[in-house]
Formats: sequence, C-alpha cells, structure tokens
Amino acid sequence: MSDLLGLSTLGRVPAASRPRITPGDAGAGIVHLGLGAFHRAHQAVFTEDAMAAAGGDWGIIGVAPRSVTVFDAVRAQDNLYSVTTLAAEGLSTRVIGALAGVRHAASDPDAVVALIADPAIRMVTLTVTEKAYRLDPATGRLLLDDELRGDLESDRPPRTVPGLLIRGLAARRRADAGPIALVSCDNLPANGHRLRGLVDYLAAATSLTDWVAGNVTFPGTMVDRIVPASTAETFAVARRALGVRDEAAVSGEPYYAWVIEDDFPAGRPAWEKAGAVLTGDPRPWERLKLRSLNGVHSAIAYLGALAGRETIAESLTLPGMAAMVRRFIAEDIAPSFTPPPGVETIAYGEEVLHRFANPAIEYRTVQVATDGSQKLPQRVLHTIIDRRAAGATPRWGIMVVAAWMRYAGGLSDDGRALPLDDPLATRIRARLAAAPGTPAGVVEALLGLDTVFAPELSGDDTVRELLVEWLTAFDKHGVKATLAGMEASET
Ligand code: CS2
Repeated sequence: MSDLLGLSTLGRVPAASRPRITPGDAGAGIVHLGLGAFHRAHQAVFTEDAMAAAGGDWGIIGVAPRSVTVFDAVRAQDNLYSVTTLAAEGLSTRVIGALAGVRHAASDPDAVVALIADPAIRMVTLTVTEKAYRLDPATGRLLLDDELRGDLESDRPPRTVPGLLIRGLAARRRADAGPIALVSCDNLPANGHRLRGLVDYLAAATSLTDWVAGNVTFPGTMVDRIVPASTAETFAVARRALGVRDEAAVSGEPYYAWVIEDDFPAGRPAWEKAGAVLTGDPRPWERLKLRSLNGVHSAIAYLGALAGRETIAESLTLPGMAAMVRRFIAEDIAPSFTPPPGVETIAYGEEVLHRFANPAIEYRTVQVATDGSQKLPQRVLHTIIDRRAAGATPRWGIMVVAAWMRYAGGLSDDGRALPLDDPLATRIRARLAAAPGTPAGVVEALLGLDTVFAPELSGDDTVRELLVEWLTAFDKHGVKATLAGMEASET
C-alpha cells in the first residue's frame, strides 16, 4: 500500500487535516505561474478557504516555470500537498486541495499558452520573484535581453515569463476567450502597475494594444507570510502529522495577509471570506510592507550573515541588532512615507520583529540575501532616496547598503564563504575584482551598478561618505562588534 499523500490515501489523514473542499470538485479558473513554497502557503490557502466558504470554479493550475522537483512531487500526489503552521506554541498541518493541476513551462510552454487562452481561466496570478519580470530594478523599465527578444520575434516556444504571458494573451484574443486579470503577487513596488507597464510594452510590439486595453486588468496586491524553504524537517513534521509522506510539504508562520485591488473583469474567488482585504488602492500597503518588513528582513539578513548567523531569528539576538533595526524603522523608514489609514509604522515594525523572532521559523539569512540587486531598490534604496530628498541623512538604511556591499565580497567576518546568488553576480564580481579592495574602492565599484543605484544615490556625496564610513567600521571591527558598539554607546 502506498504511503504517499494522494487521493487514495487521503482517508488515512486525520479528518481535521483534510482539505476544506473536495479535491477535484472545483473546475480550474486560475493559472498560477510560480509553484514555489510561498504560493502554496499563501494564495492557494486563501483560495481554498474562499471556495470552502462561497464555492466557485476557482481551482488553480500551478505552473512551475523551470524547476521540475515540485511539479513532479505535486503531480505524483494528485495535486495535494500540506501546509504546516509554525506557531511558537505548537504546530498544525492541513492538506490543501486547491490545486486542480500542474504544468511545467520549461518542457511544455505551449500547454501554458493554451491555458491562458482557455475561457474557463479567468485570471493568471504570479509569484515568479523580482528578476523574472526583467525590469530594471532602479527605474522599473523593461530590460529587453536576447531571450525575451527571441520570445517576441520568433515562433519558438516562449522561454521567459513575459514571453509566456504575451503569447498567452495573443492566443486568448484569437480564441475570443474573454477578459482576464493578470495578478502580480511578487514583492515589487506597485506590482500591478509594473506588470501592466511590462505587458503594455510587449503588446505594442505585437499589435495587441487595443485588445489588452479592453480585456486585461492588472490588480495590484500586497502579499505577506513568512514561508521558509522546506527542509528535511518540514517533510518529517508533515509525515508525523498526516500519517503519510508529503514530498511537496511547506510550512509558514501563523500570520498571513493579502491586500488585493478589486479589479477582476471576469470574477474572482470570495477571498474576503478567507480574510483577504479587497481595496481600491493597495499601494500604501505595499510600500509599508516592502520598506518595513522586507527592508528590515534584508537588513537582518546581510548583517546577520556577515556576523556568522544562520537564521533571521538567531541574528536578531546579536547584541545591538534589535536596537539598530528599531532605529532604522523609527528614524529612516517611518518618516519616509504615509502609512495606510489607521496603521502606525513603528507599531507595525514591532509586530514584524516579533514575527521574525518566532523560534519555530528557521528562515536562513542567505535565503533572504539572494537577489539583492533586485530587492534592495524597493526595500531600502527608496527609503534612502525619500529621506535624502527631505534633507535627512538615513544612517541605518545606508548601513544596510554597506552590509550588502560587504556581503557581495563573498566572505563573512570569520572568513566563511557567503553565496552571491544574484542575477548580476557576474557584473558584481567583475566590478569588485577591478577595483581596489579598500572601502572607497568597493563603494565606487558597486555604486556604478546603474540598474541598482539611481543617479540621485550614486551622485550623492553624503551617501557615498557614509557607505565608506560603515565599510571601514566593518573592516576594522567586524559587523558583530559594530552592532554591539552601537548598543553600548546607547546606554
Ligand atoms: C523575504 C520574503 O526572502 C525574502 O526576501 O524577505 O520572502 C518575506 O519572507 C515575505 O515577503 C514575507 O511576506
């Protein structure tokens, strides 16, 4: 008898852990690009709860763009997988039945194009990470590289996410399959707006402009849940809770939130019944979350990794770290924007620190540290730009950028290798290799990355001097002592 999670073994799973809908009952209504842990622990859960509360054919076809591991695992389990909630006071596991199917874009892109053209599909949601949009992080403009140009100018099957979308939309128009919403669920600023800009650009190149204007919407969203990468422990916990193996298990913190712009021309699940907030303008929420949660996450990740810490929660216990982060929030982040009505940024920041400190979440510093060139602009640099425009000197934000620059050098303070997992890694390494290894040399070399640092930053002498100052302190004392010294000077 199989011991793998699936329709035939679901009866062995404790009743309280079974899906809240009957798997396979709902027809597919959503195509989701990006089958990573975040989607499985976030939008898929909201969508299952919405269908459980109000019905609707909103089953999700999950598309894995490149990696085949999750695709294979979910397919072998009849589209079932589990989510374990990691609360400090205990764990709970539930099987999710919201996936109606899976596809693998790299080996079968035409199937994805055909799905986007299917009238039953009324929205495409995306969690493909910042870099897949191929937007210049500093300006938000599209970066047309050879791969994307190939998707636009030839008939070969599309290889990029923008290529899949535009081919899918062209096929949808040909099929006269009706309007559709494209919903970015990535941590980009004004993500709906950015996705619209991208599609509009590609539509103009493919004579789709009028059809897109009349048939496609781009609701913006703010997504939030801390979902660490699954480990052997995640699978072991799922097995204990379910009584069967789950090779696609994920886990996440108890907190989860979703703010969505309500602009769906062909309907949507009743997500509000699952706790989501439907709104006219999610952008104040996005800004709050990107700067005060993700910006602080990145700060702790770079500083913690340099100080030799494995996880975010461990890094937070470094002497001086919580004090530094609180000053970053209070002195730089909070004054840089107006939060949504009724929200106070400092109180929000305290809640974020509480969430980061959850000992049950082992979120690795090097995981948050990936793709820094794509993440820093919206998480930290926009705060610095806004504070500089107001005549202030955002010391703590600049300290975070200095930590990223040191991290890019590839070594922690005690000489351990740190992975530079970044689409610009080759450029970053080349620039560092060609520059003197002094703090001023490193700053000069990396500020020259013009897709990361807008001219108002790279041309700002105060920013440059402070970066050199922080890197000098890190060189002399290390990150740990720099943080600890800050705390000592406070008291
Ligand atoms: C994190 C996010 O890995 C990262 O870059 O900052 O994935 C973060 O955990 C989520 O955005 C929380 O909602």
